[in-house]
Amino acid sequence: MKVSVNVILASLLVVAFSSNVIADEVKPEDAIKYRKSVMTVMNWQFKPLGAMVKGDRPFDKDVFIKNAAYLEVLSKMPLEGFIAGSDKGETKAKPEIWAEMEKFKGGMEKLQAETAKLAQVSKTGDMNQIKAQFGETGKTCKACHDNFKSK
Ligand code: ASC
Repeated sequence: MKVSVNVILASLLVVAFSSNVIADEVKPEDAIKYRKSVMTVMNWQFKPLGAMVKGDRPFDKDVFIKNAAYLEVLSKMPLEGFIAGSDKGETKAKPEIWAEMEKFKGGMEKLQAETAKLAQVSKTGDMNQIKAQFGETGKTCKACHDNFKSK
């Protein structure tokens, strides 16, 4: 009897130790740095498109297509950076992200879908369609920032 209790305790220790190792694999501060970096890159790619849509910069179809294609891939990247425990630190991410994770994921999926559409539409070179889809994509950025990012 005593032996099996010891065996159970030892097994629990092993389990506790290994789950700690797993939890420690990604540090919250690294996850925060990761998602901020992705969004910095997204902003870099998105900004010139906004300038073209507004007419502040001449429309360059090749640049538009390239940036929109990058953004389609980039839009899939931030979500995995919102790991448990990364609500604290150098971040403006609101606790609502973790409290309403399904809603947050839904917002991210909307961003991904609208960005994929932007990449498609950019290939037409038709500014009317591009403008409309750029607006729809920007709305998905703003929706999550309004709901889930502190000022
Ligand atoms: C960006 C950026 C945002 C969004 C938003 C879109 O490049 O930094 O917060 O786009 O302006 O409406």
